This record gives sequence, structure tokens and C-alpha cells, in this order.
Amino acid sequence: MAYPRSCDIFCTVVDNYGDIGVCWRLARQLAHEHGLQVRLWVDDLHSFGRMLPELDVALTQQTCRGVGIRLWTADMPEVEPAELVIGAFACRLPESYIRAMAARERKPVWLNLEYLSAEDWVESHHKLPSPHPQLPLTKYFFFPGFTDRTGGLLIERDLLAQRDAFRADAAMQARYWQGLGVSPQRRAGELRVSLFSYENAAIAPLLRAWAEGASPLCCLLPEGRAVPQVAAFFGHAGGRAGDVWQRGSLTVHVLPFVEQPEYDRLLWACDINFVRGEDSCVRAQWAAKPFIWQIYPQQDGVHLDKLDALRARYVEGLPADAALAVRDLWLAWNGGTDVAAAWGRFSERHELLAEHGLAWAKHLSGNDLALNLLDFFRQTE
Ligand code: TRH
Repeated sequence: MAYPRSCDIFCTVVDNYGDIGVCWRLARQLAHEHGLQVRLWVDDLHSFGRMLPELDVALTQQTCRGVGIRLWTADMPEVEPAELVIGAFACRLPESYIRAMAARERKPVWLNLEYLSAEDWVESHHKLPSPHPQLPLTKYFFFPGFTDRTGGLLIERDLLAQRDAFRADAAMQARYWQGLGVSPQRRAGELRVSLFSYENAAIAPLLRAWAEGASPLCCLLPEGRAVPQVAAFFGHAGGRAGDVWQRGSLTVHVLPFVEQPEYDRLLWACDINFVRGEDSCVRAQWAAKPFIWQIYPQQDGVHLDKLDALRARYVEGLPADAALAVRDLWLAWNGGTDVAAAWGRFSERHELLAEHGLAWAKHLSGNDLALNLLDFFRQTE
């Protein structure tokens, strides 16, 4: 069987940038690397506009970067469903669209793309079918993940080659830092750290540790939810892109929210990355620098199991003291205590963790989610 020629992706924007971030990445990859005609149906274009500056949030239909973008409203127009239909993160597809899928002679392959988790149960749930109660249609659950028995991770074909080219090219890196208004020349012992986070009680003690540290630390802070807390640490009511704040050994540069490939460069350029949610956490793993994950908090605390599941996989093969340093800082950053001490133990091992990160990224990189989706289409159709 051939690969599909067309794909509809449905995305409801719950919160933040992760849902649309994943869908936009997948849509681009299916269109650019596999030649599919992709329509991305999104119920709110505002978050999307932050990562795609040319998006016109007033338009209900437009094409950007080879992907058809449709505002998904309650009065969904009658359309011919695509051959591959992806509902992201358990969003409910419009009834009229489901009926149109059932009416097609060749039924579309219909998938629910789930949230990412490193937990063991994912393997047994991946690809499970869910027949429609009335219509001749089956929806399948497709789970991204970290093992061969899951759907893998989003990774563009040339991503690691681009990352390596950037790492090997001092002039490119210098231009990158200059573009941010940061000196390409590091001071002796200086660490550069990106900080993409939600509100977090650990921010102030961490900043204090950085400010009082023996070596310079340059923090790159994308605009967003953490900015008010960082600004308050410096005695400001708020902050915006372009602001530079300094205290003791710490300098903070507030950065604009940029397009996804630009954010990748930030992760490649820094020595250590604080990331959050889902997609930036994956990108930090491709960047292969030591990273600290702030997981999206859930009310019943189940997110801590998810945090621990990824930690356990990621630290495999590390010496015990380094594995412990990762555990302690991840926990401290996700509601635990004593972030300053945990930072000290983590950062003094950053070179070892960077080596480990390269091997980890290589290990994961063969499991390409977009390819797995297309192979599943071929097997299922
Ligand atoms: O924004 P998030 O917190 O999204 C979250 C998570 O996905 C979470 O799992 C989900 O349940 C919740 O939303 C509803 O974090 P995440 O997943 O890292 O998404 C951020 C996206 O923003 C990612 O695609 C990277 C992108 N980004 C840019 O494009 N430019 C930037 O400057 C920055 C900082 C991020």
C-alpha cells in the first residue's frame, strides 16, 4: 500500500503552545518531507500566531509554508475528508466530518495522537483500535514514546545534521549570539542557560544561587509565564524582549518568542536548558544538552509519575552520582525543595551530562513519529 496523499489534522488549543506546537511541527513534516497535502484545523489561532508570524488570525482559511490552515469553528463546512485523519490529544472531531468519513468508499485511517509519556503502559495502549459504536469506522490510539514499541518522537529528517553543523561552526554560533545581543565571547567559566518555564516557586532561589555563584551565568529567558517572577527578582514590575538585568554573577536577557527552528538554535547554543510541557522537552533531548524538565502540572499529581518515568529512562547508563544529580534537580524544579544545592550538583556535571545527551539523542533518533504514522497507514488501510 502507498502512503496517503492527504491528511487532516485537528487541534484544539487547550492552553499554552504545546498542542499547536506539536500539530504545526507534524503538519510541516508531513507536507515537506512526505509530500502530503495537509490541512491543519485549529480552533484558536492566537497562540499559533506567536510561532508563525505571517499567520493572519482574522482569516478562516490560508496557506502558510505549504500547509493549509483552517480556523475550526462550530459551523464546520462540508469537506471531503483526507485519507489520513489525525485528531490531536483526544479532541472531538465534528460529527458532520465523522459522517463524511464513514460515507467514503475507502475509509480514511483515523488516529488519535496522544500526549507523550515515557511510562510503561504506553506500549500496550499504542495502536489500540476503538470501533465507532454506530458507523463503519475505527479510530486508533497512536502514542508517541521513547521505545520501539511506541510511536516514537517528532524529529525532522535533517535535524541532527543541522544541529551538528551549528555546533561545529564557531562563526555561525557567534552570529547567533550577536543576533540576541549577547557577546559571542564567553567570560571565564561562564555558563549559558535557557529558561522556558511556567510560574515556579523554585525560580527565585535558583536565581539567587546564580547571582551568588562564583562563575558568571547568562540566562536566556523567552518572553512568557516566567518573566514576571524573574523581573520581580530584579525589582521590576515586569519585563519584555530586549530587557537585560544584572545582579552579582547573573545576567538575564529577555528574548522574544521566536519560531520553532529559532528556538531549537537557542537550545543548541546554550550549555543547559530548562524546558517545560511536551514539545520543548523533546527538542531539548534532540539538542543533547543537559536539561531540566518542568512537567505540565495536573491536579491529581499524576504528572509526577510521568516525570519520573522519563527521568528513569534518561539516566540509564549514567554514573550513580550524575543520575542522582538529575533526579534531585528535576524534583526540586517540580515542587521539591533545595533547588540551589541541587543546581550545584547538576551544573558541576554538565560536561558529562552533555556527552550522555548526545548518546541519548542518537539512541532515540531512529524512531521517527511521522514515518511511523505513515507506516501505520499502510498497514491499516
Ligand atoms: O507551551 P507548553 O507549556 O505546552 C503545554 C504542554 O504541551 C502540555 O503537555 C500540554 O498539556 C499543555 O500545553 C496544554 O510547552 P511545550 O509543549 O514545550 O510547547 C511550547 C512550544 O512553543 C514548543 O513547540 C516550542 C515552542 N516555542 C517557540 O516556538 N518559540 C519560543 O520562543 C519558545 C520559547 C517556544
